[in-house]
Order: sequence, then C-alpha cells, then structure tokens
Amino acid sequence: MRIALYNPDSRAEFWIDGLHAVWPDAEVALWSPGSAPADFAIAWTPPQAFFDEQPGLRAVFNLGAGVDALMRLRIPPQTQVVRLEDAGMAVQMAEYVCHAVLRHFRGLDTYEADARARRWRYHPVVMRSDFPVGVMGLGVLGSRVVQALRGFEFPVNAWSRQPKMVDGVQCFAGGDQLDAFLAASKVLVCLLPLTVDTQNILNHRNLSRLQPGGYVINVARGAHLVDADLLALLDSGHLAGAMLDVFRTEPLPPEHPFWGHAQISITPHMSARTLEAESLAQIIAKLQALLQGQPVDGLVQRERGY
Ligand code: NDP
Ligand code: OXD
Repeated sequence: MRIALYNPDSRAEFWIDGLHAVWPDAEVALWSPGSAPADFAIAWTPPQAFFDEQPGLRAVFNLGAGVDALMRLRIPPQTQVVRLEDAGMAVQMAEYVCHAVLRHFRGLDTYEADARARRWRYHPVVMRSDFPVGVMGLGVLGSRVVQALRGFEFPVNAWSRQPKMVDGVQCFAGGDQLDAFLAASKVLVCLLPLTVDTQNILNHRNLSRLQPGGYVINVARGAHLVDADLLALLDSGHLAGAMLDVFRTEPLPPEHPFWGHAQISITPHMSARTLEAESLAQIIAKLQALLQGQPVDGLVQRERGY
C-alpha cells in the first residue's frame, strides 16, 4: 500500500512514523510532482496536479473538516473523499464561539477600554432573552457550539439543510425558513460548509434580517461573507460588531479595511486548529474501516459539496 502525504504545514515524519506503526510495510511519502502514484492520500489543500498524477487514488483523507478546497479540484471519480469529524476541533470551536458571544454580551470590550482609561463605571445589563444566538450549520461543530451556548442559557436558534430536532433549540431548515431563523436571531454564528449554495450567504439581504444591534461571528469560511455588506451594515448601525476568524484571502492583506476597524475583532483562522494526534488516530481508524470494507464515517457527498 502506498500513501501520499500533502500537508505543507505539518511535520512529515510524525505522519510517516504514525502510519508505519500500524502498517510497517506501507510506503508512506511526501508527494511532489512526479512522485509514484499512491493508493491513498492524506492531504490539505493540494494542487490540481496531485490528483491529475494519481488517477487511481482510492481515497483522500482531508486534513480538516471543511472540504471546499478539495471540491474545487477535479478529483478522479472513484476516489472517495473523507473528512475529519471533530478530531478535537468541536470543543475548540465551542470555546471560541462562547468567548465571542460572552465578550459581546457582557460588554467586556467596553470594560477593557474603561480599564485602560482607569475608569470605574457600569454599563446597562443586557437580558439573555434579548440576546438570541442563531447558529448556521448544525453539523459536528455546530451541534457542539449549540450545546455549549445552551449551557450559558442563551436562547439558541439553529439552521440546517435538513430539518432537525434538538432539545431546547429552535430549529429551522432550508431556504424557506432562513428568513424566520434570521429574524429570530441577534447574534449570527456561521458554521456552514462552503458550497455553491452557501457562498456569500452573509450578505446585505440576510444580515439586514438580523435583529437590530446584531453581531456576526464567522468561523466557517471567508467566502460566506460579503465583506462590503458587513462594513455597510456596521456603518448604518444595524450591526453592532463582528468577530471574524476566516477571510476571503488568508492571510488577510494588510490594507484590508477589516484591520483596525473598531467594531471588528480578527483572529488568524485559529478557532479550531487541526490537532495532529487526534487527526492521525481518526484517519488510521477510517483507513482501517475502508480496507476492511466497512462503512466509513465522514464520507463527503461530492454532489452536495460537503
Ligand atoms: P458538517 O458537515 O458536520 O455540518 C455542516 C452543517 O451545515 C450541517 O448541519 C448541514 O445541514 C449544514 N448545511 C450545509 N449546507 C447547507 C445549506 N445549503 N443550508 C443550510 N444548512 C446547510 O460540518 P462541520 O460542522 O464539521 O464543519 C463546518 C465547517 O466549519 C467546515 O465546513 C469548515 O468550513 C468550518 N471549519 C472552520 C474551522 C476554523 O478553524 N475556522 C475549523 C474546522 C471547520 P444538514 O445537517 O442538514 O446536512
Ligand atoms: C478545517 C479548518 O476545515 O481548519 O478543518 O478550517
């Protein structure tokens, strides 16, 4: 069995040693143009040549939860695409989103500014009932985030493609219920996969439907958000702020208007980092299942794009 690796950000020897510990006879090697074709691949954002040169690839394991970068490529028709599910990312995402929601809800940025000015004063208390949080995407990460927000007793709405029922959460589904979901929410958390149906979904039309004083948390992909529409709605006062972890161009270019904007907090795509040990263990388990002809979790449905 040959396994090709394409993961420029990670330590190759960690993956090679980890895979050899389970399959000592496997040939595991970093892919570069002209490498011998492999049976399986573990990759994050490979170039098109990676697939063009490996037409017999049986499966590719995406080193992340979102497969949008892979879905933009021509992948051989028989190649199964398998993504990471949770692998330590869900709790990180819950931490990040709860932090963003709580920071805004409790006015902590204002209190920090007061502290810098050595000013001791109180700001009005906001009621939880006036602070409904809407989570777009009720998958592996969205479900964990919803559960964590419920722990803080926020009213929580969720929106998915297929109808769902979650205790204590008002669930909406499909395009028909998008407006009702938005109208019921003040804070909007985007945890959708990036697909043809979801790109630009955080646009002027949809963000205008949030309750006045809305707040946007985008932790999914930069191309969900129409940057100019967010800026316009912040200027108009309809939105109070945003916390953004993902951007159309990453790294965010130095001249981008989001940098330094008083109402926008920025982090460098770190809300849920890929953890090597968890990811290796999950990929080994999934490859074992594949080799034994058993069902594999996290198989991407290529026709729907996630
Ligand atoms: P899942 O595939 O488990 O969940 C996706 C959810 O989105 C599902 O609930 C799905 O609905 C819903 N959805 C998909 N398309 C639509 C649509 N057209 N309309 C309404 N709902 C839709 O993904 P994960 O939770 O694992 O990950 C979500 C995304 O988070 C990833 O794709 C990635 O882009 C991003 N991410 C970001 C990270 C970061 O560090 N910033 C780290 C990891 C992931 P249904 O349940 O009905 O299928
Ligand atoms: C992912 C990511 O999709 O890190 O896993 O963005």
